[in-house]
Formats: sequence, C-alpha cells, structure tokens
Amino acid sequence: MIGLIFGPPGSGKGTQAARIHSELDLAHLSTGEILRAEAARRSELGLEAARLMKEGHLVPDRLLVPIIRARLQERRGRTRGVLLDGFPRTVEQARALDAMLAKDGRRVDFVVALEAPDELLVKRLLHRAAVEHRPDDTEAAIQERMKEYHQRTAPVLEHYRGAGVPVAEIDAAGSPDEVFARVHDALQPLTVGK
Ligand code: B4P
Repeated sequence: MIGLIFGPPGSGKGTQAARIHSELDLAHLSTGEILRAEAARRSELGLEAARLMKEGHLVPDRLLVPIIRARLQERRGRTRGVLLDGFPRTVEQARALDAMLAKDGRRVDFVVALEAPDELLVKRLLHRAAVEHRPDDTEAAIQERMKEYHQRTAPVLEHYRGAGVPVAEIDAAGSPDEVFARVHDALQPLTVGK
C-alpha cells in the first residue's frame, strides 16, 4: 500500500504521519527528516538542501527523486507499505513517483490532504520556532514556504484527483487527537482489506 500525507507547512503532516504509521503499520518516509539528517551529517546533498530550506525554498527534484527511488527500493517487500510524508511536493515529483511505482505495477492508493487557513499554520510554525529553533521556521522562510506551497505543491492534489486516486480532505484545525480522529475515519473505507 502506498499512501501520501499532503498539506501546507504546519498542517501537521509529521504529527499525523507518525500516528498513521502506527495504526496502519506502514513505513514512514519523511523527506523533510531525510534532508535534515543529511544536513546534520554535512553531506554534499545535505549542505545544498540546508541552504535552500533555510530560505524556505524547495529542494530541487533532481536531488529528491533519486532518494525516494532508493528508499522505496530498500523497503520493497519488507513492509506492508509506505506512507510518504512531504513527497511529492511538485507535479514533476508526482510524475516521477508514479513512473517508479508503475514499473512494479503499483500506484498511489490514497492521499490524506490536511487543510487549514494560512493564519493558523503561521501561528503553529512560529510557536515551533520558539520551542525547537528549526532553521526554516523564521518568519521570512515561513512566508516563502507558504508561497511555494500554493504555487508548486497544491497542484499535486489535482494531479492525483485527475488520476482517480482517492483523496481524503481533512480539516487540520484542532488538537492532534481531534485531527487524527478525522484521519482515522476517512482512511477506514480506503484501506480496509488492503
Ligand atoms: P517538512 O519537514 O516536510 O516541513 P513542514 O512542511 O513544516 O512539515 P512538518 O512535518 O515538519 O510539520 P507539521 O506540519 O507536522 O519539510 C521541510 C523543508 O524540506 C521544506 O520546506 C523543503 O525546503 C524541504 N523539502 C521536504 N520535502 C521536499 C520535497 N519533496 N521537495 C522539495 N523540497 C522538500 O507540523 C508543524 C508544527 O505544528 C509542529 O510544531 C507540530 O507540533 C504542530 N502541530 C501539528 N499538528 C498540530 C495540531 N493539531 N495542533 C497544534 N499544533 C500542531
């Protein structure tokens, strides 16, 4: 099973992905976490990614696509499936993912799309900035990430809707438990028997 957790910065992708991972026994692949780990070990990729992330820009597809290809390959046949968190973030990445999966006769089975007003998202990210000091949680980087999301990432949802993939739209306002209750109810009919 291949699921995507999709949403703007601060919508709770990482938070909800951890819960879906436990509930459905899917491997959790977060591109944000992979890039932060690369940055921490100061690899060539990590240093380039860190510079872009700090400004709120997306990391180029040429860097992300091979990482996802390798990670999906590693997990093939070893887990019930994979939940991708933060990938694809552009229509080009979505097409690359679809092509990788199609080679094995697979496709994206469901998309969980978290939705919340920008004001709420900015408030959450500024709160995280105060607590965790993530380099991309500055006000300027947050504004840029929101812009990138609306211009380049939001069209990914239309890509999957157009391909007939079930998309569960979830109101991401409320506590993590409240949001997860909605995710859980929406996923039930999409994953039963898989
Ligand atoms: P991510 O790590 O995916 O960053 P994010 O969008 O902020 O999501 P995250 O999972 O961290 O936060 P969440 O919404 O769960 O990516 C970081 C950067 O990496 C990107 O900006 C980009 O530069 C690069 N990147 C990653 N993937 C890429 C790709 N495919 N292509 C190109 N570039 C890529 O949570 C946010 C905060 O809200 C947290 O503090 C959380 O505790 C809080 N929160 C969550 N749910 C809440 C709730 N219900 N109520 C209150 N607070 C809540």
